Amino acid sequence: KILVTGALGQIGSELVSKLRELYGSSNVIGSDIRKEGDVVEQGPFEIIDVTDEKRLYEVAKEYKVDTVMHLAALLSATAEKNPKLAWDINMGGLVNALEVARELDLQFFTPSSIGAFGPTTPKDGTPQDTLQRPTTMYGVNKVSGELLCDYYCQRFGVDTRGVRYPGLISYVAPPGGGTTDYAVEIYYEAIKNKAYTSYIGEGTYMDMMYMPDALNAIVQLMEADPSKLEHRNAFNISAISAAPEDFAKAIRKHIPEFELSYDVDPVRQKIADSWPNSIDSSAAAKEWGFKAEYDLDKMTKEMLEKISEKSNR
Ligand code: VAH
Repeated sequence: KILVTGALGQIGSELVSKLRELYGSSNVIGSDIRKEGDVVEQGPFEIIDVTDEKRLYEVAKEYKVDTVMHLAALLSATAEKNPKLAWDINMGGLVNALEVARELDLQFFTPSSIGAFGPTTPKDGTPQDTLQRPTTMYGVNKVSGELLCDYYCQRFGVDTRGVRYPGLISYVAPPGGGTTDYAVEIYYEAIKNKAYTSYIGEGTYMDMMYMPDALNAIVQLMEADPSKLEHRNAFNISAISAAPEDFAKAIRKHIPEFELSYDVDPVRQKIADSWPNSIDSSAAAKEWGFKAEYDLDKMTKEMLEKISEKSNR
């Protein structure tokens, strides 16, 4: 049985549905700070504020879960606006979830991010093991989180595993407060207005991934043979390295008149500039068979189709 925190978030809302399909609805308990939406109707759901360790422990114990997938967190741009709150939620929530996993001997997943790298990290083909001096609160949270998860594995034997996610793109739940959100907004605007004004500047490369690949990665990693894992927290995984103009080019194959313009947001541009252009996923491929299925064109085709369907409903 799996407890998912942050189940109403960009990853959580789709992950809960996928896990319920794979393992049965009654075996996947969604949780978030409020109770709303389809994910609540389709299976067990509890209100959990992850800064409340006792509540986390009680729910995990009551449902006799054997796995925690901890997704509750503030993303990069929001974290820069509220750094202390981000520390309290991102680190306070994580250590609470790790403590529950230790006390109840649970398998543990939480995502890191390309945000765990900083301006002094090699930017092209960023290696699995390299310098990590992020300059954002979110990045500090992600590096600390990686070290904390490795610590709980080495010190207490908790089976912790994680991936460094690139920007995630999906048509189901929009991201909230990320730097890479432009890569989702651009598709909605392309359908609505055949135009988009990007807050990230031309030529700004970041790693991106379509949500189905992101969800498959979690299942694959969590089901991997632990004896094959040389790394744990957290594996570089990526699918697409792209800048705003690359998205526009892919969209124009379906909407030829699509127009892209720029109105750069200095805060999110500064965050984006501190991150890699592309990361190397070879450790994940070698240790647990990671392989992304969607490239930019395949993702773009599906995103435009699915968003059109949604807007015609
Ligand atoms: C963000 N979407 O923008 C998240 C993610 C790599 C980006 O961490 O903060």
